[in-house]
Amino acid sequence: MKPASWCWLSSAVLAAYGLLVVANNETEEIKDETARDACPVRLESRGKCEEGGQCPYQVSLPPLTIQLPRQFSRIEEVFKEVQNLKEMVNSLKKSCQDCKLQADDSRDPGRNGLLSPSPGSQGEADDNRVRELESEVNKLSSDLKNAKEEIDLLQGRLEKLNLVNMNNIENYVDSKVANLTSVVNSLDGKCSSKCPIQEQIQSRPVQHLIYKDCSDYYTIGKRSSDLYRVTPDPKNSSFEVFCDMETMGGGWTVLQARVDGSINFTRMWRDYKVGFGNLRREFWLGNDKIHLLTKSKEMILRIDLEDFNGVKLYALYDQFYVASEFLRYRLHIGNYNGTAGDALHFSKHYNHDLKFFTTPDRDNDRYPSGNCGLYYSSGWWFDACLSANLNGKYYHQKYRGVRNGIFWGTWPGISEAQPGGYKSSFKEAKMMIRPKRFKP
Ligand SMILES: *[C@@H]1O[C@H](CO)[C@@H](O)[C@H](O)[C@H]1NC(C)=O
Ligand SMILES: *[C@@H]1O[C@H](CO)[C@@H](O)[C@H](O)[C@H]1NC(C)=O
Ligand SMILES: *[C@@H]1O[C@H](CO)[C@@H](O)[C@H](O)[C@H]1NC(C)=O
Ligand SMILES: *[C@@H]1O[C@H](CO)[C@@H](O)[C@H](O)[C@H]1NC(C)=O
Ligand SMILES: *[C@@H]1O[C@H](CO)[C@@H](O)[C@H](O)[C@H]1NC(C)=O
Ligand SMILES: [Ca+2]
Repeated sequence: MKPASWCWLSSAVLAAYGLLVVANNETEEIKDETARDACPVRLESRGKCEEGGQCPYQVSLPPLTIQLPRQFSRIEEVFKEVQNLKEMVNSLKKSCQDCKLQADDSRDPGRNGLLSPSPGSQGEADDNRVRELESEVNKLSSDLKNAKEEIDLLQGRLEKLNLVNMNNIENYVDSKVANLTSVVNSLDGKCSSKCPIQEQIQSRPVQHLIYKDCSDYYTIGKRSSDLYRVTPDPKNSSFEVFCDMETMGGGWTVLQARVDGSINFTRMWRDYKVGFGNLRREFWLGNDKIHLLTKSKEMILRIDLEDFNGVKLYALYDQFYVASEFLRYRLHIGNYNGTAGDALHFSKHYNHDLKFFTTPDRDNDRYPSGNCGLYYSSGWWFDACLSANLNGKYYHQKYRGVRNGIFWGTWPGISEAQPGGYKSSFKEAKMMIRPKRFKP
């Protein structure tokens, strides 16, 4: 209750100032407009007094208005308390008016409203009354202060609760799910090595009524790269994916493909969320689906790239996880292996790991003065801004201007200046995942 306590203090100072001036000058009236404006509770001398300080006082008390936080069980209590305080103030006001009347009675009419010294006995009574009032106002002020402190405390608690609930619960659930997944996986592993009967049961097709991803189709003998329906989370929906059953043993669930520029990848948050394109040619599977696929099992990521000179290279990351939309589809990638270079962890300043997803209409990047998604015409886990972007524009040949094409910063020769300021483009790009424990 800073303002009120300051007020009380300044009222006291004002009163003291009044006494002082009155003692020194018989006719000066106390006027302090700034203090009057700033100070809703005032106790002041209304004119000259005798040297003993016996003089009438006026106490001005404003109506009370205190703003309270909502949604609080204790709020009604606080409210009643404030109501009580209000009533106290009113009664105080009233007794103060009584006091004023007494003061008026003792006023010398010949002096045109200016206060004159009161007769001795009446003056003492007034003085006592003023002290009473003073202590009552003091008490009131400290009561108000307590009430305000309590409100502040409760408001603080409320804010903390909000923060805990909103920000941390999903994080917590995510980590628990990841933990459970790894526990289940390790139990699975133990079982298939130690329990031959279980193994027989497992090899029956009935065990695979739910296919979580393409590796499950591979396990039951599917060997053709094609569309398959998967259900990564039994509680959630199933959807079609394209399975690559050839690359490095097969069993890959394809998340993204660029082959001919037939699909426009300059899209907004909503499109990247649900996915777009044609699963047999160019597409983005969709961030929600990628989240479901990567939270149900520990996944590895493989990226395949081919340039217009026919050079084909790949990058392998031994972990790949995309968080939920609530956590803005944050990317988690593990250690690199492969031939294309580790462009996702390019340097200290260009690192896509742990970055949020950004689209031209949703800026979650680390570039403070603009939106990387807007500048580079795509949705991606931008840093500030990029050392890799597989969702850039599809250029059918080298291009000039903003480097907003498909880009992999560790590609051989890509950072060397080309005559005319041309930039290299890519003919094909593909991202796909497979469970870490999968053995083709
Ligand atoms: C009292 O105040 C008046 C007006 O402010 C001034 O003219 C006068 O000189 C003061 N008298 C003393 C004794 O300070
Ligand atoms: C998973 O949970 C178990 C039991 O609570 C705990 O001992 C283990 O450290 C957790 N593992 C991880 C990776 O959080
Ligand atoms: C792709 O879509 C964006 C946004 O709708 C649009 O501005 C752009 O012209 C499109 N590009 C092509 C090649 O159609
Ligand atoms: C299904 O998954 C989506 C995307 O992660 C999520 O938003 C939704 O709440 C899930 N639904 C259920 C029933 O779990
Ligand atoms: C990278 O992969 C190759 C081929 O699978 C393997 O021989 C090599 O040990 C891996 N390197 C690292 C650092 O994991
Ligand atoms: Ca930004």
